[in-house]
Parts: sequence; structure tokens; C-alpha cells
Amino acid sequence: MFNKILIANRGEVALRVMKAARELGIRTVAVYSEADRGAAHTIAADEAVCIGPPPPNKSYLSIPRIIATAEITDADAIHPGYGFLAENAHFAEICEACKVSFIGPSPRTITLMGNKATARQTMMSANVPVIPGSKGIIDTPDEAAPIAEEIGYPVIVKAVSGGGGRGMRVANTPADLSNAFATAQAEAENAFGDGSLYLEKFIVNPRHIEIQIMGDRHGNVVHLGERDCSIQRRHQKLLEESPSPAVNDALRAKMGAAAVKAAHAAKYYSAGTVEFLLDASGHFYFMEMNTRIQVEHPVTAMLTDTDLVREMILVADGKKLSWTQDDITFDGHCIECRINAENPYKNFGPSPGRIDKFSPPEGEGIRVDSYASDGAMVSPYYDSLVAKLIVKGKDRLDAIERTKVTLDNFIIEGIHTTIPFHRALMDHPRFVSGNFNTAFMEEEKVL
Ligand code: MV4
Repeated sequence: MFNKILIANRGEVALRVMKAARELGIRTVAVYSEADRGAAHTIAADEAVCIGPPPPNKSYLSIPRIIATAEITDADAIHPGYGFLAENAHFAEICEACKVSFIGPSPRTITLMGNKATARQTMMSANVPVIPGSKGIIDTPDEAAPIAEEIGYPVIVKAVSGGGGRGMRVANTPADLSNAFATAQAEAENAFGDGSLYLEKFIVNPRHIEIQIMGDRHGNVVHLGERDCSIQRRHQKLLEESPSPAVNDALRAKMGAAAVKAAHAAKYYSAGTVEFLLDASGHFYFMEMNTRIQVEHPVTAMLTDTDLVREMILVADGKKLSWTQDDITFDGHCIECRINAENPYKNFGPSPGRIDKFSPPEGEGIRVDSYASDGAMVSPYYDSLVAKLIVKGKDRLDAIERTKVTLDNFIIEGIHTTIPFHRALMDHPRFVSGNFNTAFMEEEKVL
């Protein structure tokens, strides 16, 4: 087993990886930026190395500085967490070239799934349902037009290297197509340095349903059910839950089997997520695959009583999966509220600063993943996530009631947070009904 893991990340996920490592008897190395001198992950690690100034490009995104730290501290594996270098195939390759295990999937899998066109092609070949669209990259609006006619409008033009909702444009009619193409191409070129585009039918107001999968290096893959991530705003998820109010046992079995097929097709090992769009008539389509541990994974961990971060470390060391599909069971209902340093009364504007008081709720069926404490700083340089509150109930309405009480007992002073938003959401009739989709935040007033 590994002796020492370097965590190439910060915040709650760095702490979460350290907890898993410690439980396995593995020592930990933190890297930190000058903005994180007093941060929880810096303090909690067995060793900590300052790798540069606050801007991510000069610290948490600096491959040379992180690899050098692994060499100097004699770490034998690196966990990338989420964000930063987690889906950087080049980084994963360099780790392996330096004889440091990358705790994640193979560089080839990251590359294959990072390109949305090759991901689509891989899934089509494996008979995983994909959204009707182009076979591969499309070079001109003239090439797009006949495909759009065939699949029918509205269509969406998307960047092959896209993510976070950037580099995509909807065309409602043939007249919109050339403009959509030019705008998406320019945005993609600018954001990703790659203007390559592909075409899909535009699914109107879908639900975002994703399946958690876990694979090992021996070709075993299991799925751990779905998460409903439809409550999001400008492509930022606000709340995730499992099971989805829109997924029954039969649909879960179908989507789970499709996700396992997808993972096999990508030769996937480690924790991963297969994202699907679910349309109003109950059809689901592969959208993309995320080759990392995700922010919202605790929803699944709590529902299935598994430890996905521990399992990632074990399979990276070559161990076989701890479970077969039959071992995975789903008990009750889990909701995760993302508590961000944002002001929900002012358009979710950022609210960095000093947390004067941090008093999280505790109890049976309550989990809080956070780096915060009294006096902790929320830095303007990094993402605004302060805490994840995960609550388990015996069913969805019980989970909602427990989440209300728990939010009322969660005290954070000194900054604005999204706690009041989540509290209001728990009282929103349409959220409570379970009848919502990705348009919820645009259509409804919550606060
Ligand atoms: C779509 C779509 C409808 N049809 N693709 C948004 C982010 C990017 N990963 C893909 N996205 C979408 N792709 C087709 N063919 C609608 C969205 C979309 C969306 C997807 C998931 C969760 C929230 C969303 C909000 C707006 C649009």
C-alpha cells in the first residue's frame, strides 16, 4: 500500500482525502498557496509545502511545483481532488512518468472523455443512448445544416473541449444556425484554445441525472445509483439528491446498466460519473462523463453506505473493488445543500472574508464536509464552497423536513451564505413536489 499521498488540492476535498488516507494508515502531504498559510488542509496534513502565490496558475495548477513537491517529500501517489488538475490528462501522464501513482483514471481515459466528440463516438459504438446529432466534429454551418434538418430543430452547437456551459449555442430555426455556429466557435476558441464543434438535438428543459460508477484495474465496474442535479443556476449546482424523484427502480436499473457499459467502453478505473439528460417523456441520453470524484459524491456515499474516496485509493494501488453490484443497496433519501460564500439576496454575488463563527449541526443522519472553523478565511481566489450539508431521511419528505431543521441550526457568521436560499427551497411547493427540471431556477422565485 502507498506510504504517503500528496493531495494536489485545498478546502474540504483536501481534508476529505486526508481522512481516507489516515484511515488506511497512509501519511499525507499538503500543498498550499500563500493565501492558504493558515488553512485547515495546511494544518491537518502530516507535512505541508508552500508552492507559490495565491493565483491558481502559480500554485494549485502548477504541474512542475506539485511534481517537485512529490519528489522532495517522497510521496508515492497524488490525489487531485476535483477542479484544478483533476481532469488534466497531461498531469496524470507526468505523474506516471515520475513513478507517482495518479489516484484517478488513466490518462487515455481522461483524454477520450475530455473530448466530447470522441466521448460521444465511444458511447455510440458501445450502444449507450446518446443525444441524436453529428457523428463527429463539424467544420462549417453548411455541414451542420443537413444534419440539423434530419434531427429536427431546435439544435445545439457545442464545443468539443467544452465544459461549464461555455461554448454552446442553441439554434431554434435554420436561420439561427450560422450565427450559433460562429458564436460558439469564437467562445470555444477563446475559452479552450480549441474551436472544434459538434451538433446535437436540443433537449428542452431536461433533468440532469448522473450515475456514480466505480471501477478497478481488473475490469470490474459497479454503479451506485443516480443523483438528481437539476437544481442549478448558471451551470453551478446548488443542491443534489438521491434517489431522483424522477427515477424509479426500473429506470435506475436501465440507466445504471448504461453507465456501466459506458465505463467499460472507456476502460474506466477509479470513481467516475456518467451524466445523462432525462427528457419529459422519460428517455435518457448520455451527455458527458466526468473523470473525477465530484463535489456531490457524499449524497451517494451516504445513501449506499460506501466510502468512494477510500475506494479510489485502494483501486489506484491495484486492489479489486470491495463490492459487487449486488452489494450496493440504497437506503432512504439523501439531500446535499451546497453552502457557498454568496449572497442569495443579491443575485448570488460573492461574499469572501473572515468567518467569525462556524457552528455546524451534528447528529444522526447529518454529515457536514467543510474546511471552515471560527476565524477561517474564505479567499476570493478560489471557489466559494464553504460547506456541504448532507442530510439523510427515511424518504424524500422526511429528508426535506430534517434538512429544514438542520439548516436552522447551522450558524455561519461574518459572511453571507446560501443557507437562507436552501431554507426557502425546502418550503418551495414545486421543489417539494419533485416536479422540476434544469429550468427551475429561471422559472421560480425561491427567496
Ligand atoms: C444540453 C441541453 C439540452 N440538449 N444538450 C449544459 C452544460 C453542458 N454540460 C451541457 N448542458 C446542456 N446540454 C442538449 N443536447 C441542456 C443543457 C443544459 C443543462 C444541462 C444540465 C444541467 C443544467 C443545464 C442547464 C442548462 C442547459
